[in-house]
Amino acid sequence: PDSENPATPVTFPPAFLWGAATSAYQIEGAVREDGRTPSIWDTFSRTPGKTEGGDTGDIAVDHYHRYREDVALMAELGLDAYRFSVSWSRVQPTGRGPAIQKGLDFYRRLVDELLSKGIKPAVTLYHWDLPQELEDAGGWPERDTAHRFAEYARIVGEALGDRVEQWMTLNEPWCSAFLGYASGVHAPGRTDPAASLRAAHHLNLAHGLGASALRSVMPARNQVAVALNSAAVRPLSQDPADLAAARKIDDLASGVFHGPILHGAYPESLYEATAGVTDWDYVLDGDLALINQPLDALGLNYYTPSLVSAADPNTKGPRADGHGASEHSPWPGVDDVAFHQSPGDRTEMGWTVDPTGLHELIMRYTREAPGLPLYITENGAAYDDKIDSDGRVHDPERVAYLHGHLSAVRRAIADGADVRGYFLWSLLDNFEWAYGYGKRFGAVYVDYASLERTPKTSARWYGRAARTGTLPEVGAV
Ligand code: PNW
Repeated sequence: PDSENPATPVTFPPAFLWGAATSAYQIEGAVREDGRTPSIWDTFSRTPGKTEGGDTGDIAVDHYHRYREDVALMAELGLDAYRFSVSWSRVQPTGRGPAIQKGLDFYRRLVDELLSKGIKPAVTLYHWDLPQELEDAGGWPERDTAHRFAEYARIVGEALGDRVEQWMTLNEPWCSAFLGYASGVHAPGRTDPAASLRAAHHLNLAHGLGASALRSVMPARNQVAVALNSAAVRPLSQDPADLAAARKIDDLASGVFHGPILHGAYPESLYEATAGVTDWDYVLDGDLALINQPLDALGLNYYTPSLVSAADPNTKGPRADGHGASEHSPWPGVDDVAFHQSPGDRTEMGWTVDPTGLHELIMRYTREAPGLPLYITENGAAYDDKIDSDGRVHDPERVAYLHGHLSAVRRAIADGADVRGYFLWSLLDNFEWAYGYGKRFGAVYVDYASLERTPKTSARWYGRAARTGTLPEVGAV
């Protein structure tokens, strides 16, 4: 396949899964219903100044009540699979103890609705919404949170393991640890570099304990994975100082998770880079083996590459890094690296559109984890979409983004990568965390006053790709 040449159709293997993704807090709403209690995102979004416009997920896109309509939309578009997350505080409101059946019933109904339309459910157990009571007890920097997660994983695995085959423990633990506990732009909004590294370790432990809990209660055919946002980190030059800067960021973006998860060890260079921040004494004997569970697949989320260089630590002031506005860095222990804007068009997030980063990322994990099937568990773009006078939402930039990135996936497959599927982020416009509702990632437009759904041009384009297994030309829909 040659994306440069429009005459060559970009065609995918017949078994390739065409999906879309969402997460609980970003779409469900109904935050006080059926016994649900606050998660850290409820608390954080209700704290003045934490989200744009003071937006919260109180209503979001009301998916909790409109899931049938949303599943019908997916079926109409022709999607094969749907990735969603379970809200821990709907299932175990205090983060411990017996499950609330009403909470589990919602997900049973959702899954049954999907299955009745032939759509494969893919469940993420944790997409950032820790029950507030667990944060009050110390949150991810506390080891006990990992054990609580394992118990929660067992409960959900028991409830849905007979009908859901694809499982992910965590979504983007990098964001949970470093945006949540170091830069503080995500819940719970703490700015403690040492705590963020403890959080990272306990998230890893939660993954390992959670993966084995799932396996112990589910049919052996089910697949257990994790979704990482391992950045494609590039040095600004081949200067050894820039290479060292890229190495540091790569360790803290990727190695800190895939090291223990895939290889049972943290990178030596990570221990060196963080020596001034933590001594890692919370990594107990046996932890690395617990974390290093066999996996059935690896999920990769990709949006944009990172471009870094060495910098003088005495140069103070904020450094643009595309990870949200905070004087506190999400990179604990790193004060000698500068982030640069990669060249090229940008999305509404300010993130450069660069499909070559996705190809690189896939090839990297093809080498890093030979034989492990890969899924692109998130990829997509925010644009300033509007309903046009013809009642439609025309989003040619998003179509171009998807075409470019899906072509990169196809090139990686041609280069020997075992990519089994792609989940567009996101099915619907939704609550974009600290950015609130101002950033629209959906293939389906949501009017936030009426909550009416309108598929954008990109949804129709993607649906056609899903139904035919071949990318339509940009502009064909
Ligand atoms: C991911 N960063 O978030 C999440 O998994 C989604 O819930 C989210 O809506 C989507 O990507 C779009 O942002 C990220 O600062 C948030 O590097 C922040 C970063 C990366 C991913």
